[in-house]
Amino acid sequence: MEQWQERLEKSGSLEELENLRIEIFGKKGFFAKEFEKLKTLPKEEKPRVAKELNIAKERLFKALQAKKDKLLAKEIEKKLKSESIDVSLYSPKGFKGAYHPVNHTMDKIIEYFISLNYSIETGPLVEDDFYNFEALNLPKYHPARDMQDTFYFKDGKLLRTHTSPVQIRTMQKERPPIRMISPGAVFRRDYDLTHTPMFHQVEGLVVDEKGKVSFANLKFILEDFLHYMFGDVKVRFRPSFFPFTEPSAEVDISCIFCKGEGCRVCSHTGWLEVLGCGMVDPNVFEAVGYKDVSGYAFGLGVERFAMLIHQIPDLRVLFEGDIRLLEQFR
Ligand code: 2NL
Repeated sequence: MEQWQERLEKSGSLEELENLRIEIFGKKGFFAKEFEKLKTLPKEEKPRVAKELNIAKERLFKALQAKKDKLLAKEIEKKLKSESIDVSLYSPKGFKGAYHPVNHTMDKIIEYFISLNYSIETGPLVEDDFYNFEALNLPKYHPARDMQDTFYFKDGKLLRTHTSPVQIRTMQKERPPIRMISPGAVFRRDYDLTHTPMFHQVEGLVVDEKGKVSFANLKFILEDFLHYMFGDVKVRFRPSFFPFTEPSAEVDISCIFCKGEGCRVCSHTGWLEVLGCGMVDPNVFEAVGYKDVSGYAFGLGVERFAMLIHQIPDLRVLFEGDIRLLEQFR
C-alpha cells in the first residue's frame, strides 16, 4: 500500500495519475487482483482480509482524488495564463452560430419515436438510490453503485447514471399502456477518448397487458429505427445481460465506415455496437407495483451515435466549448 501512496504523491501529471488509477483500481488492476485472490483464502480469513482491503481501497481512492484536485488546479492555472484573450479586438466576421452535433443527433432520434406516437418524458438529474438503482434491480453491492462510477452528494443523493429513473417515475404516475422515451443528460465518473463525465441517453419503454408486447416487437422497432438512423446497414442482436431486463441483448450494425469489411473503427470485426435492450425484468415491475404486464426497454448513448454519424474521433471535444468544433457543423 505504501508504494501506491508514494507513487500517487510522485505523479506529476493528470495523465500519469490516470494511468496509475487504472493500475490500482482498473478492471485488471491491483485491487481487482487482490479481491480475486480472496477466493483462495480459508473461510475464516476472508472477512478480515476483505475488510482490510476495502479500508485500504477507500483510503487510496481519497488520496487519488486529493492529488487529482491538486493537479487539476495547477493545470487550470497554466491554461488561464496561456489563453488570455484580447476582448477589445474587432471582429469583421459575424459568427452565425451552429447547431451542436449532439442536439442534431438527439433531434433525429426523438423525431423517429414521435412518429410512432411515443411520449417524451423527462425527470430530475439529481436522483436518489431508489430511482437510480433499487427499483432497477441493481442490488446494494452492485459495482455500478461504486463511488468510483457514480457522482454522490454528501446527503446520499446522486447524479443519475442513466435515464431509467424517468421510466420508473412514469410507471408510478401512469397506468399501462405506456409507450415512451426518456432523452436527457446522465453522469458517470469516466473521462477518456470515448467517455465524458456528462453524456446523453435516450431510453425507451413500452408496457402493456401481459402477452401484448414481445421481443419480436422490440426487434422490429429497433431494426426499423437503426435503418432510419444509419441507412442501409445490417443489424444483429447478441445475447447480453442487464440487471433490469431479461432476456437482454446488445444490438450491432454493420460498420458504416468499412461496410463490414473490417477497419480500425470496428476493431476489424465489421460490427459496431449501438444499443442495449431487452424484456423488462419482473423485479422492475414489482418495484412500481405493476401486475400482469409485459414490456420491452432499450437504451442508447447519443454521443456514440453522433460520433458515428459525424466521424468524431474524440468525444471530449464535444464539450470543451471550442467554437472551432461548431464551425465544422454549419
Ligand atoms: C445501454 C443499455 C438499456 C434499459 C436500458 C430499462 C429501463 C427500465 C426497465 C428496463 Cl425502467 N430497462 N432500460 C434496458 C436495456 C438496456 O441500456 O447500453 N445503454 C447505453
